[in-house]
Amino acid sequence: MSNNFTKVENPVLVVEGKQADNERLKAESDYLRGTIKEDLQDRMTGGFTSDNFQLIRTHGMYQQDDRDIRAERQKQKLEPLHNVMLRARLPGGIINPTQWLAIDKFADDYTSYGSIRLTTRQTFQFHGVLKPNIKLMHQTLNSVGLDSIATAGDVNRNVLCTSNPVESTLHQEAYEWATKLSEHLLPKTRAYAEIWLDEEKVETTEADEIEPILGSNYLPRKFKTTVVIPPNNDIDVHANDLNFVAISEGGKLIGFNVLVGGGLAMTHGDKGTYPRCADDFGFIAKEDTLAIAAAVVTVQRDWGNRVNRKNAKTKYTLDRVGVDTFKAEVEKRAGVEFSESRSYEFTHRGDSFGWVEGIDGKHHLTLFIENGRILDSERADFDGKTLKTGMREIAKIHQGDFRLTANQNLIVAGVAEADKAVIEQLARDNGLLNDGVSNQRKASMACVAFPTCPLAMAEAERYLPTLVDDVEAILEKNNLKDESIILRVTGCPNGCGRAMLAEIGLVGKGPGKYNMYLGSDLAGSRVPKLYKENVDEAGVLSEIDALSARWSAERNDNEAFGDFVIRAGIVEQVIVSFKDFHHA
Ligand code: SRM
Ligand code: SF4
Repeated sequence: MSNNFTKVENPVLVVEGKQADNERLKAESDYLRGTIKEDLQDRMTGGFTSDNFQLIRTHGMYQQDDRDIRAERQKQKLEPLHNVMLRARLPGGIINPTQWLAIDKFADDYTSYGSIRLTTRQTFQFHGVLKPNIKLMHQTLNSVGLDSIATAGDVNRNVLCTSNPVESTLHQEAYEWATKLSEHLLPKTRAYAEIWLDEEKVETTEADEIEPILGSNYLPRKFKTTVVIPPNNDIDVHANDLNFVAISEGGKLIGFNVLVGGGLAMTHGDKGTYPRCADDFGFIAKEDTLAIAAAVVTVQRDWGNRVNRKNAKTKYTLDRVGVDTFKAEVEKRAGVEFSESRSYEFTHRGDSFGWVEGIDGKHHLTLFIENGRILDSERADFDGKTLKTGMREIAKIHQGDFRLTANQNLIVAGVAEADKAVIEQLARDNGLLNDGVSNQRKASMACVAFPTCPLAMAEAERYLPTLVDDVEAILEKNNLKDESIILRVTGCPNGCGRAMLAEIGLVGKGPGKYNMYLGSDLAGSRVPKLYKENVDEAGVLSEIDALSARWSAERNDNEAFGDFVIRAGIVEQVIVSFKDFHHA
């Protein structure tokens, strides 16, 4: 549920104080160029130095090293094995077969993990690209019409769009808005083209190049935008700063309800940080979409906290200045007034697997990809599956496109009747389609965490498959075999696996230790509440066993687990003020 509108007396619109160092480095970066070009030539180190370490993020890359071998290299007095992770920009998650074949080959030839990793924000990542291959990577992407501009850093990130292949007309319109929003809010600097694609520097006066929306210092913090088509909240609106909820009449889009200020991250032990649901600002006609988006972004740009990065996201700005004040400023800047929200309902999240037929007569096959990891691997949890080969073979013959979902899965979309059988066979032969996958596994998700994420405190992706094995056994024992609980694991409280919108959310605290949160709902409109702290893996299982036994015995008809734990008083519902999240 959305929190009540807050009115703050004498709001502090701009936080005074010593600005965070990221503000200096953005200001000195010459519109995101820094000295990345020079740094790229420096082969004394596999990493990027000083400010470039941060600046490459705005070009879609993070410097990483393999944490499994970090200590060993340290012992041998070697520099960490620096490499970059790349995150592509893919508005609405749509990628065509030619593009797929190009990224498939790059992953084989130039990444140390050999995988394509689908993310919780409808795009893919390469992990383990060495410095000498970075430019080639961008040029490869560019050759097939892809880029990685602004998928990280203090900018508007990859714009999400509900992966709804069935209602093709509405989806097409929503997807077009996601693409327009992505382009409209993209940095206008030519830094990416100059550094990675060797394009000439076009001499401009500073005034020409000023970023009209993002500003010369870009945003105070990352910013996330979605277009969502009810009743499926598959993109989890409450994880995002700005959401356009599609309102349609007769299958045609007429406008959007606008939800502002969601976000999930917090820091253990810092009560000034908290997950927060987005507020509903009201309805706008679709023609006003870009003006409203620009206004929300510029209000956050001007009022967001540039002193403390932990309180810099839109959700904190709303709570500091008051939702009414923020909304009024958006209306003023856009020259648009919100009208009363149109009614809509989110009934579910997650993806529906298998074949569906769209209203245009085309067929769409949603594949469950555990953890979004597309790999051919001997890894035990892969059981000899050749997901990467399977996807390559499908891409070679597929005439439609692929749609990445915000739940790390993939849709083979737009398949003609005549091609269905061969695509299904390829999917089955390579482990991409398996009728035996349980509802519980399909409802489970984890972030990347170890070995690549530098911020991981506990395992997530590598823990999930066996955790789900155990949870499946527990559910069966408690007569809940075909039921499922939305179960999400994140390796730290940043919340990349969206555990803070799960019915059971496990948030990494330390090696093998998790804080356990309970009580989101099927529609993803409720933040769960802390149930137990610092639980080890055995403890997690015994808690799930006890809780699911109660759920099985005491639930009302079809009552979902998250609703049950609140009704039964096992945890309280977080309702009014998210600022009090840690206290109740
Ligand atoms: Fe995330 C940082 C992975 C979705 C909140 N996230 C990271 C980094 C880049 C670690 C770092 O800063 O060095 C992780 C890289 C791991 C790796 O090795 O790949 C990382 N985040 C991911 C992905 C790949 C998780 C996944 O398993 O799919 C998701 C990529 C999304 C994308 O394609 O753009 C991902 N991250 C999210 C989400 C979920 C969402 O947006 O739906 C969240 C919570 C929502 C939110 O923003 O509130 C999220 N990631 C964070 C944060 C906390 C931000 C904050 O508000 O404080 C960080 C850390 C930071 O920014 O300082 C972070
Ligand atoms: Fe890394 Fe934490 Fe995000 Fe997981 S939640 S990917 S551990 S930053």
